[in-house]
Amino acid sequence: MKKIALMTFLASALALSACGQSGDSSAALKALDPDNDGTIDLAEAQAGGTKKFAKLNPDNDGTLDEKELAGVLDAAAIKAADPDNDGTLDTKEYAAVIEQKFKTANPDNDGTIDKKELESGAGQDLLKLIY
Ligand SMILES: [Ca+2]
Ligand SMILES: [Ca+2]
Ligand SMILES: [Ca+2]
Ligand SMILES: [Ca+2]
Repeated sequence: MKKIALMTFLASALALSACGQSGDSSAALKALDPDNDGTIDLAEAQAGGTKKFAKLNPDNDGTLDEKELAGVLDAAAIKAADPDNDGTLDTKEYAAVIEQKFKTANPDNDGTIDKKELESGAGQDLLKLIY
């Protein structure tokens, strides 16, 4: 009886870890990688960003304000990404942030984000903007 309980515990622990960060990254990578080469290039990241922008912008006013960006970028990051200083990010400003984060998340500078890079801190920051 005890052994069965332990097995059940192990099985659920395994299931839990499978649903963890790497599971999320796999799903994200799959969704963001239409050419299916296992990596995200900048065009794929920007395509994801366009979709995410629309999702974050239910009022459809062409810009993201601080409220719409909650959980994606903090106030300091928004300020840094907002050169015209109007307190919101338009699609161009948003695309520039993606490009910048893409570079940070791609330390080997090969033009693509692989799964390992996506799972790094910088990769997760990028993922928030594009998925
Ligand atoms: Ca790809
Ligand atoms: Ca808006
Ligand atoms: Ca702006
Ligand atoms: Ca890379």
